[in-house]
Amino acid sequence: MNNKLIAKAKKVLDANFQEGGFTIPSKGLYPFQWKWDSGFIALGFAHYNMAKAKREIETLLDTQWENGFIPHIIFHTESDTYFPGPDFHESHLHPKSSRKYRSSGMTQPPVTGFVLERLYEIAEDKDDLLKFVKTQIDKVYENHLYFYENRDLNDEGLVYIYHNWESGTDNSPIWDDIWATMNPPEYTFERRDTSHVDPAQRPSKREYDHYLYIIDIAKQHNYDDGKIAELSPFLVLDPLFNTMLIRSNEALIKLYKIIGDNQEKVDYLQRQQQKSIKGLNNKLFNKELGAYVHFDLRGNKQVPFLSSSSFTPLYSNAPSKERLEILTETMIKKFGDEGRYLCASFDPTHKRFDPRKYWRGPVWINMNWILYQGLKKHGYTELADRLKADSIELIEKNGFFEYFDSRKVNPDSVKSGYGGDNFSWSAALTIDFLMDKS
Ligand code: 2M8
Repeated sequence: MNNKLIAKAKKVLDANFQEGGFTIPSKGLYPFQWKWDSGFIALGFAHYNMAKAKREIETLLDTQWENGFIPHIIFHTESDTYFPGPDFHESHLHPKSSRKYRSSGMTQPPVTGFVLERLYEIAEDKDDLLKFVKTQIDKVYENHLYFYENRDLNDEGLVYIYHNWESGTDNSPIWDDIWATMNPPEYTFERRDTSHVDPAQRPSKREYDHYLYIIDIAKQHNYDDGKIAELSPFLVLDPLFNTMLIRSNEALIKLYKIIGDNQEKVDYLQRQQQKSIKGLNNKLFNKELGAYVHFDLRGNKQVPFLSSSSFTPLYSNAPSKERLEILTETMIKKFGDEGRYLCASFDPTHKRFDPRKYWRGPVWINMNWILYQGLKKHGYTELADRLKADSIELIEKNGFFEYFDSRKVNPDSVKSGYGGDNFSWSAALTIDFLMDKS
């Protein structure tokens, strides 16, 4: 164990923990609570301060809307260091939105189910943790119900995202062809991200116009799911998002069985799970590329590009043995060149790849953590160890950055850590990587 690195990581997390019982991803750049960040953050706290881990999840789930929806950003406090803030998002427009919290009107990958399971695995006092799970698990279940009832347009077990910010992989080249179908107005606004981080590493102004325009359309219809499905120019089935749902279903089923007395919910989840796994395998697998890809519901076609999201189904029970083999072969062949850290966020052999720019190529620690867990789950120990070693090396060499250059030798700069510094999930998942006893 690397005690020095663990101590540093704890310091980062503790400094980002806020009085309101939640943790910001990074000072200045991201000054609020983010949905999937909170899940990963809780996993870091769980190893040394379970009370904080619980609080993080409790605070997040308290923001749930009456219809089961959980927003992607919760604006607990005022801050003028981030755009777009609560006045742009206007979540209150939705009749069932939280009256207690201001938030966005979009969501993020549903990680909370498997986070609860992992907290239970990490906890030394299992009875106490199970008590906590009992107070929270129905909220996660309601969230899954929300997805299946409102976002599974073709009744195929796959739920859509209506905004690139819902994917978590904000400016991935996957979206470029969707942007090409749109012509949003030129918005006048003051970016805040580019005053914290080198603008060359962030999305462009024109990309932001697209992001804001989709929100505007949703707002014109008070964030009504039906209207969004009908009108949003961005409507995508994302392999990462759907895998997180499937993996979290798996976790909820397991936890409900431990708790007992919840047969109806278990039955419902099992039915949905079967459908989702079938949907993922039938609709999102691309044989030529040898991995899972996104599906554009507007264009009614697959988006045939490889990204780190393409391999995330490894973390679930969805891929067959044969598919597991194909997935790992593709990962090694396309992303595993010796001169590169695993795992670049976009296909390094593709012309749209950029090793420095946000979600267009750099390595992200949360994606590495998901892939590591998946590889380990299915017995690909060597590849799993390589992912873990690469993650730790990047952090040790550069610090707890938001993302990292995927090239081992970086001809552009001596510095290969980009975006926000002292970034919470990079710290939290370093702790989980290094303190994992399983
Ligand atoms: C990034 O996204 C936000 C919008 O949600 C942004 O760029 O302003 C993404 O990396 C996302 O996955 C992450 O949750 C968020 C906070 O870390 O930052």
